[in-house]
Amino acid sequence: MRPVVLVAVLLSATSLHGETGHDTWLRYTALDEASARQYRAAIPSSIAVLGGDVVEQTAQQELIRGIHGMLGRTMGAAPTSPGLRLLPVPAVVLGTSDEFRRLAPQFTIAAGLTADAYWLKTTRINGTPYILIAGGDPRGVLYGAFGLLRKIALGDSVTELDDKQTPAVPIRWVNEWNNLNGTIERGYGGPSIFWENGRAREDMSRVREYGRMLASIGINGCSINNVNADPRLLSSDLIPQIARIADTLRRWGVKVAIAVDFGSPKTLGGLDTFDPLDSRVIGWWKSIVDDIYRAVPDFGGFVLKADSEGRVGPSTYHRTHADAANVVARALKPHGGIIFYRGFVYDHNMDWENPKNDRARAAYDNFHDLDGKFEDNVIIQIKNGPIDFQVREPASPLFGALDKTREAIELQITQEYFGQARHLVFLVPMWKETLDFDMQIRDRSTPVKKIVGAVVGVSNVGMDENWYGNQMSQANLYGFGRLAWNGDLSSTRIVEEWTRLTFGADPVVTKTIVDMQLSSWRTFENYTGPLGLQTLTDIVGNHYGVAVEASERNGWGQWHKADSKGVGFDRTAATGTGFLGQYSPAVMKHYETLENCPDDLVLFMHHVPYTHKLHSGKTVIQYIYDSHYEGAETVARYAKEWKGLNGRIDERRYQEVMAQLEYQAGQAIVWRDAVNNWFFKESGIADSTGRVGHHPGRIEAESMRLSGYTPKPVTPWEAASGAAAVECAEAKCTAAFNYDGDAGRHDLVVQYFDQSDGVSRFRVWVGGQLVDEWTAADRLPARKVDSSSSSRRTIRGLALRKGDEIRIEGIPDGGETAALDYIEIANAQ
Ligand code: GCV
Repeated sequence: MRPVVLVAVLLSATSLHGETGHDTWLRYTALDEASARQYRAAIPSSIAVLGGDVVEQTAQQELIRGIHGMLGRTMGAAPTSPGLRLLPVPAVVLGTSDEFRRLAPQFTIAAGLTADAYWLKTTRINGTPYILIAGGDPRGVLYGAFGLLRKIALGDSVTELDDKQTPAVPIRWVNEWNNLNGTIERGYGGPSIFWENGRAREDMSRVREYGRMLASIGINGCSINNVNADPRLLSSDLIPQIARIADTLRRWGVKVAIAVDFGSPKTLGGLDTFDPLDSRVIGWWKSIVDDIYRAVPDFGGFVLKADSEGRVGPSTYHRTHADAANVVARALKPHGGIIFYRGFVYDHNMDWENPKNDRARAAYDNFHDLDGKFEDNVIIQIKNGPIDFQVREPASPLFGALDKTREAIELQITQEYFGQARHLVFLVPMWKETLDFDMQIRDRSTPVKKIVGAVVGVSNVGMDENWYGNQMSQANLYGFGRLAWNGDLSSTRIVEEWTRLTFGADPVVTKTIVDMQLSSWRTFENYTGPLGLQTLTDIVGNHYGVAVEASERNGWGQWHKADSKGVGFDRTAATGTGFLGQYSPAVMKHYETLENCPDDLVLFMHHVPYTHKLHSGKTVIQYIYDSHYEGAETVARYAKEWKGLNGRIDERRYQEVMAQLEYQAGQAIVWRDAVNNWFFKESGIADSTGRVGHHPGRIEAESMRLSGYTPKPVTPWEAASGAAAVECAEAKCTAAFNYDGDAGRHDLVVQYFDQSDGVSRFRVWVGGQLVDEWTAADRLPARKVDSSSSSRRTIRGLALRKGDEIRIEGIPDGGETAALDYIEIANAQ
């Protein structure tokens, strides 16, 4: 019989980081004394762990840390008899169900705890109270420890525990699109926590902390490099580096995986081929996989992006995706490894003039005939929608097309098409729509969440103290983990948990943040791409700012097909691309006719005239105008509501979110005006309420008295008000005008451009008096003067008199031209 393992009581150093967002939802801040007293009465002060597994030891240490932080109590090791058997004193006892049966049979443990599942149970033996944390395996024990700590942090009762939790799917992974040089593809929270200058970072502390975050939400695997994979990952030099990362994450129950390049047998292995059916290639994969497992015995497996967006794949040798997946899968199988083969395969050089071409069809067309041809350790990793993480898409039809093949859903936590962590967008409600999307296979209810056996999230955290570059974006990682564990949790429950864990129990704070987060997806959709138009962003560039036509007339296939007569993509089976025929008949029927098709996706599925009436009774064009105004107004309201939290939230996080929301409010106006002006010009149909194209109080920079500044057209034209900006090519330039409105207090908005290749300075004078100055030093994804660099500065409560001269001075720097778009003057708020 194995003895109870006694572990020194280790108290983690209290966080040195304060309230920077670094501690995420794992702050363990002290509860108020009354609550702490109640929990101290309910939770024994001794702790014992039955097993010696490193993950169980982590669970014990985490409990000690959390209890100390929240209750101010230092837990001690439970006393044992000379045979190291537990003595009858109150204790929290941790172990796997198997260890409980063997080492502490006095406790009856619920049967049927599967891998990663846990059971929290209060019990008494001869009057002695215990809290049991039993796991189906060591990871389950760790998840149970986090589960108990979450309950305490949320104020839930722990006096009568009988809580058995089993994850919905066994595989819950994150992918990190990190490059070896430390950059991250579509990462917005700073450089990689894993890689630097071609090697794993010397300092693994952020990796360790990330492992803790992942474990706390039940994530059990992490692929640590970009799916646009660098073949060097498999080199003998890099394998020990991967092992270092795996060693760091192991204690958190997180398996390491890597993305591989399918051409590696040739580019790295020196073969003259990477044909998956060539025996030398088969041998190469086997030998490289054996090498990896020698260094990392619990290695998780591979992610493979092939034949997509310029990556090589089996098509080079006229082989199938099954051939490609299987050659790698067979090498992994003896070690228990898996391969995620990405369903994101499409041709980005499609002929846009062929009305039958449709990128949305690609995943299904590439994979459904291969159903049943994959090894059983191959999982097809399918993006939630058929295009690419757009603001709204239907669920990919491929989910319903693979009866005999394992499937994973891929969700994107990093906000590539969702404002890149500069905009507040809580993605859980959108993910839930896909997970609940009923594929109605053979006329039976078949929600996507019942089809997939794995959930994968593209996370892309970075070295920024708050991990994502935006405090509020952390809610997406938290929500991803909670949803991967249990797809039935409501968005409200998830975001309430996150808010209270992250910002504390103040009900005003909780309500404000929860309301904001829950409405944020719809809000973002309203001012970017409503009705299934998709995110109307710069598809061929940074995927950030607005550029309505960037998606058209190129091979990438993110087309919305707007012209002077109508808008939307006919994907019907009857007259369109046939995409809808890829769904079951019941789903197809739901979208195939305009009568049935829900407004939210009407332009994804149909091409209609602008005057087409939606189910809401509005015309399409009026809906586009209205939703953009509504979206921009809602963000302005968020900023106001956040102001109401001043003093209720620690200063730094309050200020950071305030600045972010004010920026977002400005950007929402840039989007609103660009999209509305574009559709107005294209359709020639006026806004029935007269807002579009009319901006009372707006003075274009190009119409001011310019000294040094030169008017320049902006591309695309809708990215700037009046299609133009003024740019400064001298050491210093000014733009001035005389105010001719009513006297009184006013807010003055300066819309300027903050490019990424310089730090310009601006000063504003009113009647010869300097009223504001700032530098344009934000980290925006644009070197150009366009919608991505468009920024706003609001000077509040200025006393203005008729005739006052308002003068802006711009001092350019580097490639940045201190460009100005307009000034807007409104009554003070
Ligand atoms: C890693 C989109 C992104 C790419 C990404 C790709 C993918 O196209 O813009 O950056 O590449 O998806 O998921 O493979």
